[in-house]
Amino acid sequence: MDGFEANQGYSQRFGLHYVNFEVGSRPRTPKQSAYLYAEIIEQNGFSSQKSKKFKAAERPLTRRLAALPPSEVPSQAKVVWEKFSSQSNFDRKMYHYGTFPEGFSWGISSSAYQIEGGWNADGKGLSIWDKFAHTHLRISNDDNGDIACDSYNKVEEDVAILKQLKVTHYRFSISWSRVLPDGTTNYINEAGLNYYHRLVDALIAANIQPHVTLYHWDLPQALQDIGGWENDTIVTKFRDYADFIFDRLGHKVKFWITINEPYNVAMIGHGYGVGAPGDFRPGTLPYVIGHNLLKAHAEAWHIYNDKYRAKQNGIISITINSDWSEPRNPYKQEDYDAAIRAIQFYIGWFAHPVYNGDYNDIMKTVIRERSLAAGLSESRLPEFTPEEVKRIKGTYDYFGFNYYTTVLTFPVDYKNLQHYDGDKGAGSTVDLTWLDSGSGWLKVTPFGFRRILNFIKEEYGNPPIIITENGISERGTVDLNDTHRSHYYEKYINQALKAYLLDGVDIRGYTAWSLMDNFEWAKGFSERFGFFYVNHSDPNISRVAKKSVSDYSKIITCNGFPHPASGHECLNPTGLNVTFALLIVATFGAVCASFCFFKSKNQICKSGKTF
Ligand code: PNW
Repeated sequence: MDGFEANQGYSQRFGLHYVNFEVGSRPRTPKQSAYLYAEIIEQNGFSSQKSKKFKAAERPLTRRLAALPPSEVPSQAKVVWEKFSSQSNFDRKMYHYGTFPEGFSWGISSSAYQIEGGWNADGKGLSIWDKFAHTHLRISNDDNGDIACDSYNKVEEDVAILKQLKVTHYRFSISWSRVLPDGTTNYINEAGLNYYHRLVDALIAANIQPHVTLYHWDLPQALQDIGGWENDTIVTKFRDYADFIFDRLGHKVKFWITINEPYNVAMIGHGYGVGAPGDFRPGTLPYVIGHNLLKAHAEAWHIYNDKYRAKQNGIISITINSDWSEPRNPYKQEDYDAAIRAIQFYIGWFAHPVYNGDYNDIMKTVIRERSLAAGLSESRLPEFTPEEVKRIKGTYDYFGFNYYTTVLTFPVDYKNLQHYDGDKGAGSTVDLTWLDSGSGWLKVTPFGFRRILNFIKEEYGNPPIIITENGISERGTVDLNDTHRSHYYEKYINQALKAYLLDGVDIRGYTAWSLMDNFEWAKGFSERFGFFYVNHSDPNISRVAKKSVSDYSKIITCNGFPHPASGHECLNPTGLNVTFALLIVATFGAVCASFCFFKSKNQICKSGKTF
């Protein structure tokens, strides 16, 4: 039973029986392990006869959890863990044949600051990333996006590589300060807007649908100077910007994203401060920023809904990113609880207000309690008024989702540290057998993709999902034979296929990240996510296909992974050539046969030796 554990006192419990040290009579309660050990003793090992009984120990998670103290936390994450708890490693990795629905969209993504360059061309205003990247020591190698991939001058080249990939959609973002240099509609930079017209026209001519993100992290510096996302006047400024873009480009664009990854805007830019604008107030600022991002998103969605939807007929949503969290130790309730907190503080922070209404209970409760305990008069998490909850809830046409990786979670007590991480109260680690990438945070974890897609289905009412980003990086020596990338896409897309076919997750489209190697934020050009390598030592800044280009296009033309016996024409890309060759052989044969027929007395022909 639990006892006095040397200098650890009663804090470490080794017992098969739980002892309640708070009660004078020291009551003992058997733990699950007590029963198991009793059985092993009874069987004198693991008797095959009685193994049925012993199997209780290998029961699915549902039962295992039931034996632990019931968690008060409501979360669909449990449903997902229960569903997959009995999945064997073999099952987890098993390749699944099948295809996505007809009309599924296959895309590739990029973002303005990461590829455009032309940082001060034709009247463009500065963005927070121009300023951040021009600050010494902010970016690896002091790289910046002044030229980047020079996409501002390379519409034709970019569309050519998109055609080579055979994508049906191209996701790119608009640089707010390129079109509205001071962030407001007081002055419109037509030359900058014209770049997007040229790009959209070229895409449409190539039969590629534009999927446009309005905000991919590059706020006009002029707006940052008056407080940026911290100042709630940003909400109407963003709405006006969105209104302006819908008005000018909306007749050509059917797919919109308001804001990319609000989590990263809030945390990377204002919590950890390692992205622009580089603010570091991790206990309060991310929550204020997140609050205004959600309100701004909702206003942009409403203006589209009220003013443009009927005539432009497009769809619009926010793109939310998140890791999937597994408990570090699947036999520990506290690790499940930590994983639930991690999930609700990540995907749940933004998805709950948009899909279910208001912040989730875990964030509301934990942040309030920790704020009050630190002597603050109110929660550091701002509150939505009931009208705001209503205004934000339901502002989606699909679930835009970016997924890269999974983590293993465990509880961490940050005492009263007023920090987002302290509120979350969870740390994370990875399984050392997971393959790594060029980015420290990104481990190859396709199984988590299927799980988090299931979570979205269960938690947010089965919305249609468009995966708007998913990809892998490398660093170091350039090697165009990027088999690790082909492997990543095959495995991840196959898990998405399982989510669609086996679990009924409503996936409508998939978008890979990224079209070409580009400016990877604070990592500069050192981490490369592209299907195309960008040769910066060539004056033309040429794009060179990596091996994975043909592998991704094959998945696209196959619309997934059709069974070899299905006869899907994509499996035989040389099908036409083969038919053609057979035709030639047949014709040739016929000619020869008739030749022999007419010369039937000729011995050489009969013996066929000539042929
Ligand atoms: C996304 N993380 O950012 C962005 O939308 C892209 O602009 C970026 O290039 C891409 O993913 C690859 O990083 C993320 O640390 C940046 O977990 C960092 C994380 C996740 C997404």
